[in-house]
Amino acid sequence: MPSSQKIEEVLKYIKDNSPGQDEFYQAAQEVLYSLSPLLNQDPKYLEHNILERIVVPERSIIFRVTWLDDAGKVQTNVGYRVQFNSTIGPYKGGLRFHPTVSLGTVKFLGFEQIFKNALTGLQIGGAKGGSNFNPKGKSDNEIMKFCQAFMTELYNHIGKHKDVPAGDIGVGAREIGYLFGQYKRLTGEFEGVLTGKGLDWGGSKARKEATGYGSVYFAENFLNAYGKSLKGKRCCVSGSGNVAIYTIEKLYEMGAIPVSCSDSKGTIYHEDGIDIKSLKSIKEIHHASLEEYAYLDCACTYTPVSKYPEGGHAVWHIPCDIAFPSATQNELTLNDAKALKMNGCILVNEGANMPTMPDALEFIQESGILFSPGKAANAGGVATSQLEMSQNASMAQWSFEEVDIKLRTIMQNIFKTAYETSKEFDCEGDLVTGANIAGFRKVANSMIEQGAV
Ligand code: NDP
Ligand code: 2IT
Repeated sequence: MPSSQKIEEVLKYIKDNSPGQDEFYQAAQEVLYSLSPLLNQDPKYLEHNILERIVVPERSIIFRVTWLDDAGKVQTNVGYRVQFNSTIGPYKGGLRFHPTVSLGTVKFLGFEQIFKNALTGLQIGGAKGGSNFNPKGKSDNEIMKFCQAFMTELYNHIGKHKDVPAGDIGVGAREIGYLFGQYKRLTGEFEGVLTGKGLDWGGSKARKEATGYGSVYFAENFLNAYGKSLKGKRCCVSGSGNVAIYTIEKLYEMGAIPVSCSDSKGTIYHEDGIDIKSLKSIKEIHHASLEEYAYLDCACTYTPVSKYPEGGHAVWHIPCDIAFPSATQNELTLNDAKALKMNGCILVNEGANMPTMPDALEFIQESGILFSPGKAANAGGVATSQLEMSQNASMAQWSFEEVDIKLRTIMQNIFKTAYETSKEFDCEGDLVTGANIAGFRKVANSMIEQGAV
């Protein structure tokens, strides 16, 4: 059977069997279509029915999470852990707490994670989890209660050699602490079952910074391959969470000028460059809205989401050389991509998972803007999580510089792998194809070697 027919068959299977999981379908469509050149070249993947196997999670765990709020009322949420693929290592991937989380969200993220983790060159399988719990407006006590209830259901399914969750949207150091404390209480084991831990109890230095720093290292590698660099470039960053903050910090270190950030309520444009100290204070310490930034004594503008016309986001309409979408999925529309092109943007570097909509991605690729797919550009976070697992296994703690040097090397290797693979398949610089084929090939070959399991 021709590979194009098999791809359509598998996509139809997903559509028929995963109704309403649009984000998962979108992620699968992007990956499967880009595999065509590999599938045409080597028939073994179709002979071993790899496509049919790889789009079905090995295990999906769905559970009720009930917890007591501050008023003494029982609240109910849904928890998920999708253990997608353990061929090349224990399941690894973050937990997301956000009201929009559904099984489809967790499946899209878990599917992407398989190939991302393979690209790091490390032994980690793909998984993702989370809940439709909304941390906003909750007291510290409520966050703790929720995390404890969530872990009470999850702990039986995870372990240092089995499945090692970490943070994602809405899950940072505080939540990892509460989750870890409850795991220890339930099992009596102090083990590296989560990453992103506190530095005094098994966390790795530079894990907090890793996704943002890694994203910037990736962009620099990509630009260097075309005789360019970040130095002096004006950069638009979206989001103002973990990934966005450390992207902005590293951009300054590389001599670039990050001029924007955003949250779910609005966008800040600061022409002279975002004040990183104030941003950290507003977001990491006070957990406040970015509107606070607009009250600082500086020449910046704040555009509330409600003031922005349909079909686009203010942040992508600010003139820039490079765009770093670092908030959430499908945040960059076709309208936004056109504005980026018109303003002379030369690279879109995905810090978030799947932030670019399919039609926007098509436009970007056709218009000659360089494009770094998230599964390559944001892999520094999970790679450093694996470094945390290594340190836990040997009871060691490496210095910040040691971890940062390893992170730089890993990002350079991910870039090289994706770039060389794009050349191998006659589409030099198309890192969507390069990253998808390189990640898939490693996992698929291992699946074949491990037989019908
Ligand atoms: P955070 O929770 O720290 O920050 C998320 C940011 O994105 C916030 O500014 C938030 O605004 C904004 N945001 C989230 N959801 C929405 C939405 N639906 N609409 C508009 N804005 C939104 O998360 P991270 O920085 O950790 O994650 C950002 C992205 O990076 C995600 O796609 C995540 O999957 C990806 N990623 C994260 C890694 C990590 O190590 N943390 C690793 C690799 C990828 P507000 O606060 O107003 O909600
Ligand atoms: O999307 C991701 O790669 C993450 N949220 C980090 C996962 C991890 O295990 O560190």
